[in-house]
Amino acid sequence: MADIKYLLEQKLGKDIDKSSQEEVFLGLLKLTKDMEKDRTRLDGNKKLYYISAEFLLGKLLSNNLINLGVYDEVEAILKEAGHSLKEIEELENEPSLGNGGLGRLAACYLDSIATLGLPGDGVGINYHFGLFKQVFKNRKQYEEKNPWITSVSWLNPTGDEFDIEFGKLTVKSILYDLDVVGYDNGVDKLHLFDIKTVDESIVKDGINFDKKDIAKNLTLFLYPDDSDKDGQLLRIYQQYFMVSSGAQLILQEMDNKGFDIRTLSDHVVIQINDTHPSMVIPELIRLLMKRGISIDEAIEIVSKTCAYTNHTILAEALEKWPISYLEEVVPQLLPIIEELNTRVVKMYGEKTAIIDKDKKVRMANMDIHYGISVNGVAALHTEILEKSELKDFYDIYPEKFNNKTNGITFRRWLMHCNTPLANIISSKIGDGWKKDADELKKLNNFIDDEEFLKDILHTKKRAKHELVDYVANTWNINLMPNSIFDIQIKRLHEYKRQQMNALYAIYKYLDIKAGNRPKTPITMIFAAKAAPAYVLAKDIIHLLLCLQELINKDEDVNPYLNLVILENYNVTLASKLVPACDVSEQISLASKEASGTGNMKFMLNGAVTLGTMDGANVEIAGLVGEGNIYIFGKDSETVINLYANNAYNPKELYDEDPDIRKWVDFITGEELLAIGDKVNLTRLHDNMVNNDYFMALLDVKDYIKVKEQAFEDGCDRMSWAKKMVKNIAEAGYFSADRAITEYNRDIWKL
Ligand code: 26V
Repeated sequence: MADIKYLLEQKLGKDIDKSSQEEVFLGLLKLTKDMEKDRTRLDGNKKLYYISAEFLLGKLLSNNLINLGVYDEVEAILKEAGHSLKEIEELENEPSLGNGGLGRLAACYLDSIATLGLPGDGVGINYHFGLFKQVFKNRKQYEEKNPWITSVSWLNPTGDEFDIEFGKLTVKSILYDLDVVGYDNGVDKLHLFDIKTVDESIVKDGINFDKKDIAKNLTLFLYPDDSDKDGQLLRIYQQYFMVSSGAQLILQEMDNKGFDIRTLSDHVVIQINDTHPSMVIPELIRLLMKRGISIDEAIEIVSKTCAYTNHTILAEALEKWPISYLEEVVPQLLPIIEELNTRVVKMYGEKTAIIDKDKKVRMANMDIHYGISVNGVAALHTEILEKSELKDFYDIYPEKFNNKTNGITFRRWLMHCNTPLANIISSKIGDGWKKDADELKKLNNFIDDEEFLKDILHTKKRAKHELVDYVANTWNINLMPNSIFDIQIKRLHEYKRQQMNALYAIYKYLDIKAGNRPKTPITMIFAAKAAPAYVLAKDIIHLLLCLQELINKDEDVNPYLNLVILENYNVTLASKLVPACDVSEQISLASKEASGTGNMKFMLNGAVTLGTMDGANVEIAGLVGEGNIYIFGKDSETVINLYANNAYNPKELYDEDPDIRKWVDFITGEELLAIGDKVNLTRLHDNMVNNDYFMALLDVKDYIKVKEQAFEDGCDRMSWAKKMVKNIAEAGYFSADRAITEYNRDIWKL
């Protein structure tokens, strides 16, 4: 203890109690980095490179202190000096290097890879502004840049530089490393590549910039708007920049260790996280050929080195790039991609071709043919890949397909975000669960322990109060701490069906207006960013903001129902919301949510899931059993058949069901039109009636029925507490440590 205090004061150049919060933060950051240097660099004969366009890290100070095992000590030292570590943590900027589940998964996985002592580094891009920052003005979303890099930060310049050649220009890529500290273990690295010539000043208003000025814009934003050709080209520039930098680093490390590059697959495994890094395959082949290896051998080597994770079956997210675009950006890859395609077509015909009839390159197809493994991210998702989406590939390569149900790190998503809950869990079953999450099952012995149930409820209440205070201080919105907290937080997308949840709010508003008051008041909480060019998603945000105003201002209703959509959803906000949740909304259209990981975070924190049989919800249901989860809606088979037969007609449901018509028409009724924008609300209304591609009207009645049941059950706190404990007890399966153990056992073999 004296040690850390002494070292911190050395960094500060003065006593802790004489230092400002900002000074203490910087001192801690530097001290933490020093402590990380003392940890063993994880290494071995074979090493994993996890390449991903997104790493949604969240703030790192607390995470790193926990994993170094000094969090409590630091907290105590600061407290003695009159500082609060929690307050100091808030000063850190959150790097927004991710969009949603895929990026957060990558961050959780790095944590587990290091925790399990595996040699495995992340490879990605050092976006200066990350994903945009969301602000609400006039009940609409606006986008602003989201800077996070400060002069002293977690980034360590390495001095490594690589030339990246594009058709029209060559740029210098420079490498920064972040330490990834394992929980009570060594460190791996996250390698983030930046461009030497990047120029933040080209961003003018909002997030607008010259998309053609590649030498200046390449590493400014994650997912720049790709609704036009220049945007799509920029995405390709970014992807190639990432994989060429990564591939050169990998070969450099092979050389430094004295390994013959012909033995690449003995020493390296590359996990391709969705298709954004797929060009690593032709790029590695190209680099091996440059070193004198024949194309046959280069293809063979690379095909033994790469593995692909699929994170979605949504058609619009399965990347296909026009050949002409690749020709423009990376002409050197084209002959290789064409050769890869020729070989595939010769062996298996056109069905699984890499280059399709429209002259587009199907990135996933390349990954599957030229990799060792294809995995889905939840049991149902993998089954759908095998049986329908990727059936033609499964028929060829059944042995390549495998499931790896997603997981989350319990260090961040329980120990840190909900320390009081972690403590009462440990008080019953000891600390073993922190390293072996299966031990949470021991909580099953306490499901009838009244004292424990009361403690659990007390912790939930405390978390709600903390959230209520935070929301009041940040947005000046007053929530009811004694209400049931019903929470849906995730990217805004039609398939996730925030619009169906909005229909519930309308139903409930009207019901309360009609005099039916719920026994316990309800607080509906949303948080979500909509992609800047996704018109309908933005309309849904507008609807929610209008409903927020209508409901919260209506004095007949607001004692019983509140609704808020909180601004700028990110990891930091999630970690404040998750502990406070009673009902976890996981209501995607069955078959569309590959896994979900928010569902796991909520479950681990004692929320009960209200969901469809989709993604990992299916596995949650299997683990907690009926009575401890609320399932509604059509199953994936039914939904897949509806699509196959073109048999879904929302207009019919709207015409024939007066309830549905009443709720949907409320969107363009006088109450909401008095608040909101007619263009947005009408577009949303018309889409729901005439298109409703993700079938909100199909499930809305069952949804409302089951949700009402959940809220009624939530009023009996003791029986609800048993459901909470059951959910926590069964959450161990969703530890990222389990998932990574499986990746290593089946794919990486480190
Ligand atoms: C989405 C977007 C939206 C913004 C524009 C660019 C872009 C590119 C790709 C995608 C799809 C990414 C796929 C994805 O995020 N999948 C999610 O992966 C999670 C981790 O496996 C999983 O839990 C979620 O169910 C799945 O949606």
